[in-house]
Amino acid sequence: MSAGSDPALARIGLKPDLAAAWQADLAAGERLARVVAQHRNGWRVDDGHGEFAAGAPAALSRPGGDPARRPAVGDWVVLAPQLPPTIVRVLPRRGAIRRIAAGDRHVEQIIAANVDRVLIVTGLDDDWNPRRIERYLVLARNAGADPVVVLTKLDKTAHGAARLVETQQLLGPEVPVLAVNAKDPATAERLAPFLAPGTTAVLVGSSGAGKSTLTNTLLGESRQRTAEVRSHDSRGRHTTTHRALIPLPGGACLIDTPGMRELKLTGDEALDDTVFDDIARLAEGCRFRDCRHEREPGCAVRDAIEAGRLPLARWQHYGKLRAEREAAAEAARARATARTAATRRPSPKGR
Ligand SMILES: Nc1nc2c(ncn2[C@@H]2O[C@H](COP(=O)(O)OP(=O)(O)OP(=O)(O)O)[C@@H](O)[C@H]2O)c(=O)[nH]1
Ligand SMILES: [Mg+2]
Ligand SMILES: [Zn+2]
Repeated sequence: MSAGSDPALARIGLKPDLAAAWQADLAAGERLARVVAQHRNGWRVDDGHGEFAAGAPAALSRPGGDPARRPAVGDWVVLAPQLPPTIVRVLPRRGAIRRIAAGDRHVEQIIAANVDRVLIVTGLDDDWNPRRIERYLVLARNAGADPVVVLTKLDKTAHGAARLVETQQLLGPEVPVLAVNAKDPATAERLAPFLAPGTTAVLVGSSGAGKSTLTNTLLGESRQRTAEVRSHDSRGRHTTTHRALIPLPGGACLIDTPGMRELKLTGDEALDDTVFDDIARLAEGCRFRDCRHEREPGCAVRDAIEAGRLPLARWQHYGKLRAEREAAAEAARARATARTAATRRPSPKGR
């Protein structure tokens, strides 16, 4: 039976076109599986019939190795014919949510691979922050995934309705924005249009935003641990400690993730064509082609800010993200150059 017709692999999100192509390339005894979790000393994978542990050769698993080759949650992998289960290769990704890991070195990290949709989860309490939502949108667009903003804790806050309107105005009509009580089963129905069978969605957002609560509500059972946020500032306690891919009864797959403190850009994000295309469009109306939108006459961007059509904070954040992206791109180039130099260096004699 080809994987294209295997409902077990479809249940964990395998697209029929990929299934057919990959199945044709498998050697005798090899099989496909999806990475559902990553632990310090190995992975958990699902072959459509159940979850089990799998290892990988050093070339794939070495920490600090090329992140593009290291299996990440959401990846499709090929398992060797022999036992114990071993990942022999990672299949080409259709996009991934990536960031630069916290710390001084420019090391890319994959949050989730092969995702169709990103659920950006933000509490309507003190967690609500339009700038953070913009940053998550940039990461989602860079992965080629469709974002949906899910504002939680509607039942707990007085300014929920106003913040919903403000969020929707800021993001424009193309990004769906929902306000929900993540504990209420009606939430599952409202999210259903975004979680069609075969869809893989990842939940991202700060600790305490309600990602695991949403996961449990969508699952219809309490599988993921959740914990109360601190009462004085609504911050979470980093309850979820590893990413996990969970098949939902309705046929979609959901990836629950730990709340992230830092989301550094990798350097290859498009900003003008995606999240900030409103600014790019405004700039087309400036009198000078090379307008820097500072003090030039006939500046359409400045006019929009003054008229209240472009929030000043959004404009400033755009500038900040651009600068961050340029610095990250520079760090990535320096790292690539260092790597090439290291591989070209002749090895010492006698070895
Ligand atoms: N009343 C109410 N409580 C919510 C809602 N969403 C989440 N909570 C509560 O907020 C707390 C944090 O929720 P979690 O689901 O653990 O948050 P998380 O995003 O998974 O956090 P981390 O795993 O730390 O990243 C829990 O006590 C939830 O019950 C909501 O819409 N309404
Ligand atoms: Mg959680
Ligand atoms: Zn201008």
